Amino acid sequence: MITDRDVARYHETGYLVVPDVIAPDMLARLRGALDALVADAASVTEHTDVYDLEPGHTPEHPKVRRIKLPHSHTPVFWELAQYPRMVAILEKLLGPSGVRLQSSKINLKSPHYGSPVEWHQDWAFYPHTNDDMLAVGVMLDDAFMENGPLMVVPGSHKGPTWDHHSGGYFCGAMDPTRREVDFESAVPLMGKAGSMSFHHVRLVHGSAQNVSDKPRRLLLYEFSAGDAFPLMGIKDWDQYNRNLVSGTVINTPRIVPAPVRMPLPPAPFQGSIYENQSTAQNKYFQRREPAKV
Ligand SMILES: O=C(O)CCC(=O)C(=O)O
Repeated sequence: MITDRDVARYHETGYLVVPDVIAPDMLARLRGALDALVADAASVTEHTDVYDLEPGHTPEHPKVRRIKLPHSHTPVFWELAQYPRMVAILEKLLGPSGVRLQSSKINLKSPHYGSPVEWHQDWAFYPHTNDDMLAVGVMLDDAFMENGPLMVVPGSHKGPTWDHHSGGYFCGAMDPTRREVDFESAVPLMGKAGSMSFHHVRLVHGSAQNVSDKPRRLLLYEFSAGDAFPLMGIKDWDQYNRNLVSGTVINTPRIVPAPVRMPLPPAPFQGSIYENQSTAQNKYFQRREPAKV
């Protein structure tokens, strides 16, 4: 689905958007599974291993901000992680050593409300022995300017790894008052539902609040080259290898110099990027209360 020019452009800019990767029947199944998960959130009152809740969530009016690790508890999201059209693209972007799923999440931005995500580099959360890693954004809804699409700063994956600490602890967000990157040069990754974006693990990105009357639901998968091993260690070797969606098991990491800052000491609030970033002292994106209706 992608050409050698697309691959070159990805390496140059740090991102790529590919339209129409997902067939309509698969998109319908993904949305159905997500709707069922959100409906089940009526049974919870605080963050769990599956749900990160929006402020203002109540069992009567469930407001979910994130579904954690959907591939690990809902089969269709694991099926999509192995989707041949996507894996073929990943093989081209990540190189010949295989493709490993590292993690997944669904970030939901409700109409008029969905939370922003502050500028950050994914690499600051999980440095590896080499940086052939990326995140796939699966657009479950059309992504357009007003519903808070992912925004990326082109070329920033070739720069430093910026400090993501606040008050001495990891907070998963850059301090926008330092103006280390030209955030105004960021571009939105937009497309029709069923499209996918691919962004490099060191690319600076974030997203604004959803100010439209449409939802923005984005399924994110993080993938690494088969020979990129996590510097924070591997908890379960068998599970690590079951997450290979292409290639074979190896124990010979490729080590390539790349600027690294460890995400330590850990964020006071773990669980999701929203909780991590709640301790960031300075914020870039505006947060507006929705109009009362
Ligand atoms: O949902 C978004 O717009 C951004 C998400 C993101 O960058 C993340 O969760 O790491």
